[in-house]
Amino acid sequence: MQPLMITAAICGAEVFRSDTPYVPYTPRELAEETVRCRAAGATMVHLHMREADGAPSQRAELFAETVALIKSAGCDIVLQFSTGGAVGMTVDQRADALRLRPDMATLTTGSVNFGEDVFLNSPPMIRAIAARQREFGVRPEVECFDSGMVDAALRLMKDGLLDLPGHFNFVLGMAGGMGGTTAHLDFLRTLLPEGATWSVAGIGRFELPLAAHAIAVGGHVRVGLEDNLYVQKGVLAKGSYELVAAVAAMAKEAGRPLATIAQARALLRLN
Ligand code: KMH
Ligand code: ZN
Repeated sequence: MQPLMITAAICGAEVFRSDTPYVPYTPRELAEETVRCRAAGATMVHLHMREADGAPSQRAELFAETVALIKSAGCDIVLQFSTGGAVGMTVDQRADALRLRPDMATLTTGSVNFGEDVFLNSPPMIRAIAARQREFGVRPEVECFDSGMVDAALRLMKDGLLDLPGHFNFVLGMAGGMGGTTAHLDFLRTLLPEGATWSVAGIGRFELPLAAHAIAVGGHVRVGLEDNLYVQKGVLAKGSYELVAAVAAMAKEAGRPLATIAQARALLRLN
């Protein structure tokens, strides 16, 4: 089995201080949380930005400042930017920071009901973000909230707009998207191209059970406050690092080693 890669999704766009006091907002807070997650075993950080008041942001200046702080702390974690941003943002807003050439960035290959909203990703929007990723040499992580998004990614691969075999992340258990049982995950795994890597991000109470399943069957795991606030029922995680540590402990128990950064970069086909 491949060594386990853990991605830390440390703030997202929908979690606020009114939900948990532990969500980081500023570049310094984001960088410090990233360093804690790396120490706990994370190999990649999935980054969204916030304005000083916590409003979701995709401003390239904030990404640049956060990356500089992560690097100046000597942290070698793989950097993944969100291109999902927040519901309602334009493609230009969502994709602007790709010019900073992070290691990876997300690419959601379809639209999905998102709580009471719609996370809109029309075919032209998807192609535009994929083209921008190609232009800047940024490797995509294909975000799938349901099985049709895997099919859409396969069509992009067939049309030569996405590279095979790809790295996929299944976001499961969100209201409006695909459910969060191990059966949902097992079905999705059957759709992937030969040689693809995948991780799972379970939303809310699905996060840690799906992580355990991914560890057992050879997949990879995303955890963090973007997806789930609780480290145990009723107990807020004091940061995404506690959720990373919980997954690292599960991997140890299961006898699955954690990936080094060099191993993660090789698995993700990064240079
Ligand atoms: N915040 C969601 C609307 C991504 O980062 O690529 C989209 C999202 C996906 O979080
Ligand atoms: Zn995200």
